[in-house]
Amino acid sequence: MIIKEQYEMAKEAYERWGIDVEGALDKLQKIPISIHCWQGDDVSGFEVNKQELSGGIDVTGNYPGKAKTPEQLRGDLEKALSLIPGKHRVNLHMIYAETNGEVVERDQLEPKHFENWVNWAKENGLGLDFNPTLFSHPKAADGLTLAHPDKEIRDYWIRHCIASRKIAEYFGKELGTPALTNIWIPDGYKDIPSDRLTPRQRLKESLDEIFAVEIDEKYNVDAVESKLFGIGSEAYVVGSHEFYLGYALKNNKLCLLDTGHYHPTEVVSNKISAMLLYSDQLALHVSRPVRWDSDHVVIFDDELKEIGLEIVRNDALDKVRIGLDFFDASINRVAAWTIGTRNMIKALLYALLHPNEHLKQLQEEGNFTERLALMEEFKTYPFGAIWDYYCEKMGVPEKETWMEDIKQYENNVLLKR
Ligand code: RNT
Ligand code: ZN
Repeated sequence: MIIKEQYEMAKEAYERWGIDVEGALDKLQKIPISIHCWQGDDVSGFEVNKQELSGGIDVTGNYPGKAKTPEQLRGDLEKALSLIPGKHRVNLHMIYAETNGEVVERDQLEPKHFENWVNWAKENGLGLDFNPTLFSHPKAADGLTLAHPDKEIRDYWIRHCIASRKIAEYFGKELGTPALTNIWIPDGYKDIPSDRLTPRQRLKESLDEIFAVEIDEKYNVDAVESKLFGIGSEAYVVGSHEFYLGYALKNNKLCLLDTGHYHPTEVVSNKISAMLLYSDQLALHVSRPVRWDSDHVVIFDDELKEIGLEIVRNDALDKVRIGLDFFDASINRVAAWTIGTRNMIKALLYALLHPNEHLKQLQEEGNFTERLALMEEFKTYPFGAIWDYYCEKMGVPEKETWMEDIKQYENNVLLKR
């Protein structure tokens, strides 16, 4: 009851500014977040001859309860989804294929190896997104894949990426919502290169071959994810921002911006409006870099709010495919998903509850005093009351009460593994 009362009061405060609160909640319900499966098992996957995590990314921590089987991972995802308001998507990597104990090379994987995931997605009303896995593999051991000087290695990864796009096409067909296939590669050098161009030329040619295979955008859309540096590729990354920005624009692909892949004071929020002037869509990996691309759990911080505002005020909810990318093994992994995803949704709600048109107008008029005053005052508007009501309305626990579910799940399921 208290939640409803507080909501009514808060709603009035927003309505005084002409904000349609119920309309905002309706909109919010329809925004899918693509939840990355790899938070649940520290980017391990289910390959039979599983390799150590490589590619210049790292997961630290050994909190108990990591998912070790597809059933466990899906169970954990279901738990997290039951604590997150709305209908969402799950983002898979090729290493999450199910091969029934058989060793299947990554360039030989097929839709059938993802049948269980698709059936599960259908049962749970989820969309699926996809990623080829160009790391944690002997053929990626030199830190080079699609840009490798050895043609045989390049060709292997080209076949792998094509196989991935076909699997994603199958997701799109089966689930009635186009999958996003995002290509991220670790390629780069630890130390100062003597030739930056040749690897980039090779990457460009590899991508051309991968995308030469036509797939209907009704079922699959492609994205490319840039990066600034990785562990072991500190001096040079082949697929830099400029590289992929150019590639995507010229070849009608989506750029995927990972919030941890830029210089420390460079922000993704400031890129969205610029990029959407030149491409219809873009994709995000919302993450939280702490001093480096550390992939901490997303919190409700200023940059997250700014990303929400940029998407909402530029009317880009249908243009930005929002995905998450963090992996923290030092805390309960189901809680990590829940915290990060709820925060992403909160940031969108926070943005929807702003008098965005009025604020734009103030700027146009050069009234920067009022712009600043209002933007600051809105930070302490009763946003939490609307959020709590939204959770209640969507049938998920409000405030921190979801932690009770997590504790129970930890005792009954995670600690028994
Ligand atoms: C790595 C990229 C990439 C990965 C996932 C596992 O820096 O962000 O998106 O995190 O593919
Ligand atoms: Zn990423």
